[in-house]
Amino acid sequence: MSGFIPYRPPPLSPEESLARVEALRDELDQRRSVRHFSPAPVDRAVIAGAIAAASTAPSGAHRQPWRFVAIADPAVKRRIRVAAEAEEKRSYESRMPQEWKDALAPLGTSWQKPYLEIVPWIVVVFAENYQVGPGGERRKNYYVKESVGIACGLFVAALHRAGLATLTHTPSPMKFLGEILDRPPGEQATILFPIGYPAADAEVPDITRKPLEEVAVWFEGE
Ligand code: IYR
Repeated sequence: MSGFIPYRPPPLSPEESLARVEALRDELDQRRSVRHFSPAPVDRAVIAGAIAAASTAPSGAHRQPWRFVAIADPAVKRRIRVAAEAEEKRSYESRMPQEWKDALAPLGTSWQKPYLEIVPWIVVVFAENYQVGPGGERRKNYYVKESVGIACGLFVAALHRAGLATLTHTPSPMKFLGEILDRPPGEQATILFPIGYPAADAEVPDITRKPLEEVAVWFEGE
């Protein structure tokens, strides 16, 4: 990576800008986190396209400190489900304070994660905190959480655009994922995405999004 090249995206009229951003907003507003999946297959190429889209995210020092581990192998999905449920059972039964469980109650979550074996694909996103060189020396990355968070956001949007459903699942602690998926020591699992089509009878919680007035603050001068 060296030097600079011209960047001249064609300008859009204000009307076209507004129409496009509103269309994107409406499309993204249709997305819901799903916990009831169909076992219907999804082409590897669609998963690959979503990973490539996610990997366009900006990143600290352009290190692109993410790894997307895509799993279709039923034996690996089974190991992930067994390990995730073991951790989640301990969390729900003894690690999570009541206040947290109360906050989750409207979402209908539990320690049981059958969807981890039902979905055609699981993608686990790892954050690369550092690389280990040939002599064992560490080269650290920058703003890793922010970079990986942005990449995960683009991944969710890409999957939605492809007509697929997913969930940002965070089994905790997640160390077992690095072990099962054989990742190097500098990588840390951050989010697990079960991916597929929603089940024919899928339901989602009846919740709404905050209105713009609650999430946007403006300083516009005179
Ligand atoms: N990791 C647990 C609990 C959980 C926590 C939050 I915050 C959620 O928004 C949803 C679930 C689980 O995956 O069930």
